Amino acid sequence: MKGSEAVAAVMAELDDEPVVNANGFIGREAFTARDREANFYMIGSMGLASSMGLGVALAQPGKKIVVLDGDGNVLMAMGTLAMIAAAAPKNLVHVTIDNGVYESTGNQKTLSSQIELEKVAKSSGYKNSLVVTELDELKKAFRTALDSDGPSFILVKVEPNFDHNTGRVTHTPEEIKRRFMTAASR
Ligand SMILES: Cc1ncc(C[n+]2csc(CCOP(=O)(O)OP(=O)(O)O)c2C)c(N)n1
Ligand SMILES: [Mg+2]
Repeated sequence: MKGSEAVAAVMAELDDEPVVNANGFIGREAFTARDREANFYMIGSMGLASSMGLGVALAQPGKKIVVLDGDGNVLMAMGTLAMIAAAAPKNLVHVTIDNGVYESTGNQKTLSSQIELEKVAKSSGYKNSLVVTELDELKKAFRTALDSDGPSFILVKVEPNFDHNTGRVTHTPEEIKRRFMTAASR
């Protein structure tokens, strides 16, 4: 499966759930697939989508919150997996697009082929954690996670192929924040 297909499949499955997108291509792909007020696009702050998603999940226990993360982002902030597991928000779904590289900055290899991130999440204490490699499996796993208690971690193994012509997020950081706060507190 391609990274862009994985992002589009996750975005297509959503109703009004707030999504915190990791920085770089992931947010750009989510923006291109389905821009919505309930999308937060992290700009620059690598590794921090999961921290922010945790905060939103704790503040809005009645809503399912989705973090759309990248392998490089997760590896940079691996301690956040422990923080999420310890806080144990039932309403958090943490999807990680694992292309094995820092694609946004030129495909430098990450450590994701050596570190089994789904096992790190599970042994930290996430309620559910699994790896998917096929698009149909991803759709099913994501649907199940949205309908179940979490925290849930889904590691999505993809080919690095984000389209470098994918548009950048056109909203200003202030607009992203305002839109997201309104949508997430509705
Ligand atoms: C602290 C910090 N270091 C480096 C960067 C530059 N940077 C932006 S996105 C990115 C790669 C993120 O990797 P990953 O989460 O695997 O997403 P991918 O690019 O593969 O979609 C990097 C290195 C940054 N924004 N912040
Ligand atoms: Mg990556």
